[in-house]
Amino acid sequence: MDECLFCKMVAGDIPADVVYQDDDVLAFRDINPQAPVHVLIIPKRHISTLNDLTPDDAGLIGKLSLAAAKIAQQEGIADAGYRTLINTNREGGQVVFHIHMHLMGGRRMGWPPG
Ligand code: D5M
Repeated sequence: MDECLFCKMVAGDIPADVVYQDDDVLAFRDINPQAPVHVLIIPKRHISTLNDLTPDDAGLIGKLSLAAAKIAQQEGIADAGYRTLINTNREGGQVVFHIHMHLMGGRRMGWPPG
């Protein structure tokens, strides 16, 4: 996807503060952090929203969660706790249309989220 911001970050055309990557997944610090630790975890392959997943993507989506747990360890927030979430479409708060899992921690999270 030529115009996708996160695809450009995967390609290295836009800088990213990368904290983790493997063949399928890239994770980088959110430019507008909402917590002391705020990382976005994305599939390297373009998928716009959770609604666009197919059964073939099940493993890939699982890898986002596995990466989140690994990064939480790396960032020292695993034991205290953290939040992962995926916003979908307008009312879900999605602004960038390339699936991304938010990983937030380093402070106590409120519930329900706004
Ligand atoms: O979250 C989209 C998130 O993407 C939002 O928290 C800001 C973040 N963002 C936008 N541009 C950048 C760059 N260039 N680097 C890092 N983070 C970025 P959503 O769930 O779509 O509302």
